[in-house]
Order: sequence, then C-alpha cells, then structure tokens
Amino acid sequence: MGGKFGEMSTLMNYTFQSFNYRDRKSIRPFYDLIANIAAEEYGHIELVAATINTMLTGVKLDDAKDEPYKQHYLFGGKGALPADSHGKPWDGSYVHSSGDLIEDLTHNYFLESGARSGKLRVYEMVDHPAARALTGYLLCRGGVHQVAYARALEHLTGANMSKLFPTPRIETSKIPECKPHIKTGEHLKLYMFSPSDYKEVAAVFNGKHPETGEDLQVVDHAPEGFEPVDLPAETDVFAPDYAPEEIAEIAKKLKKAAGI
Ligand code: MN3
Repeated sequence: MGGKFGEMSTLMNYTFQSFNYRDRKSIRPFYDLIANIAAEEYGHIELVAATINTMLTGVKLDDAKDEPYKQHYLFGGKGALPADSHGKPWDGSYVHSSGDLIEDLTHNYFLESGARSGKLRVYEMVDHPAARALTGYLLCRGGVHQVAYARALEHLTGANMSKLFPTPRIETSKIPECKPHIKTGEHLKLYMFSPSDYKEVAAVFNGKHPETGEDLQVVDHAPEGFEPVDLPAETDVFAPDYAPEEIAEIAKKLKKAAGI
C-alpha cells in the first residue's frame, strides 16, 4: 500500500494539496474536488490494510521464509505497513504539492493513471478472492478520481485528458470484480464528505463518463461502508499478545470499572 502509486500516495498528495490550497474563496470548486477525494483515500488505505490483514491471517511463519517482504511477519506481526511490495517504506517525496493548481491536477491525473495500471497488474498477479475484490473496488473508484482530475483540467485548459492520454486502455467493465460496483453506479459518483461544506464540487465534476457516456453524479454524503471483519488473534507473532485472553480479561475489568 506504500508504493509510489499506491493508496498512501493518493491520500497524502491530495491531503497536502488541500492543506496548502490558497485563495479558496475565489477558486473553491477545485479545492472541494481535491479535498473530497483526499477524504475518500483515507478509506482506501483502511481497505488495503484490511485486505492485507485478511490475507496474512492463518499464514504459517514457515511459509513466510520465501516472501520478499518479511517485515509483514517479523516487524508487522502479520499486519499492513506503509511500504511497497519490496518493503521500501512510503516516502514523503512521493507528494507533489507545487502551489500551481494546473500542475498539481496534471500530476494527480498521472498518479491515478499509474495507480490504475498498477492495480490491473496486481489483479493479474493474484488469485486470492480478497485481493481481487479489493482491486475490483479500487479500480472502479480510482477510475472516478482519474475522470475527476481530467474534468478539472478540461474546465481549466480545454484539454481532453481522456483522449490525449487514454491510459490504461483496459475498461473497468472488463474486470468481473468491478461489475457489482458498476451496477450500483460507483463508477459515476463523487462523494461529498459533508452535506453542506463542499457543494461547489458540482461545478467541476459534471458531464459524461468518458467510457460509458453516462452522467457523472455528485452525492451529498460519504460512501456507505460496511462492518469491519474482526480478525482472530495470531498468537505465533504475538498479535495482540501470546496470551490474548489475558488482555481480554483486563479489558473486561476496565469496562466494568468505567460502567460500560
Ligand atoms: Mn484510491
């Protein structure tokens, strides 16, 4: 999750660009776009972490000997870490926040294009159902963000990014795990993470989806989400401890004392 084109990078690029955004009053619609996509990316890192934790559940340490990234087991206790697939830590130099809106939006379009290419390759590499479900969902949502930055640039410069740089050329609808999300319109929606604060995003995110020709939509609430899966303890790496029942007993006593 911590590669140059991974979810840590999309989250932190849009977060810093929105924090650094000046003259918001005059050019608010583009701020609203970047800030809301940043908010969604926070959910994406949680989702990737949940998938990594799911995939590492029940893996024997013996089987991890040949893994290229052993820190998942040795340091991470079968959990996610902000590093790429080789174990190189995520790096703040992956953030591009230049102070020039058109430069940043162009960077973001390129970032989402690279992210989509990476996900398509991951999809081909894996057969674990959790990994494929994850890539299916993120391809769908990353596709929306790619379209969003393309629309922003089109409004500002007239350049049709989807025609100028049509990459990757594999349509979202070709991936089976994307189909349930396309059915519910997830490929068309940009979410607002406040019903009242970001209404100007509708001035930028509009028009037709370049792949399907359907109308793009702004939705005035956050995505629904789902109940997180409570994964079992992994006692061979002491996660949460070699005797998790002792911690559970302490938690029980603390709750009782707090009247919970
Ligand atoms: Mn994302």
